[in-house]
Amino acid sequence: MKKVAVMMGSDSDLPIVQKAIDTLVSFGVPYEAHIYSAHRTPEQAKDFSQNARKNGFGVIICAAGMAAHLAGAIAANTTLPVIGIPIQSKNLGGMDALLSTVMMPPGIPVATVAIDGAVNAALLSIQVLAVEDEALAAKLDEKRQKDAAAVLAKDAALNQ
Ligand code: RP5
Repeated sequence: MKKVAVMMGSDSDLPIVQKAIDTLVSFGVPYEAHIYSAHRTPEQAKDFSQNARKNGFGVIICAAGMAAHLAGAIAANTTLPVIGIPIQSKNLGGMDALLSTVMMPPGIPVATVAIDGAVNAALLSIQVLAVEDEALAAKLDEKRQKDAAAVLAKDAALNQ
């Protein structure tokens, strides 16, 4: 199976990013996590991105806050699918990172999830890998069924 790269701009993003890592682990999907910044370590970010496909990655998740250019900078140097997680910041509540991540120019797409949407970023990366992996697709179906059953149980409890 291809690996998922989980990149974050700073270790201060880790409490949110950990939810993506936990989700990947729960599906048995191999991953590598790195702290690379579009602004503070641009060369390392570029090098990782340029070599990601030949290093066995299938999808790249990028989490960053504030002027969040990591996902876009990574996407500029690979044609692997890139998923951006805008991280909530103190001053602008994550709108800064959301707009910086989602408003990509035509030609360089970044699939942007919600502010702090780490679980969905991981699930989307798994869905990408599951296009060519029946066993992984079955695990995704199983999770959807489990999630639906949990909601239905709450509905039943509400009316008792
Ligand atoms: C971004 O700046 C990081 O992704 C982080 O969300 C934010 C603040 O970084 P630190 O000052 O906490 O390292 O590049």
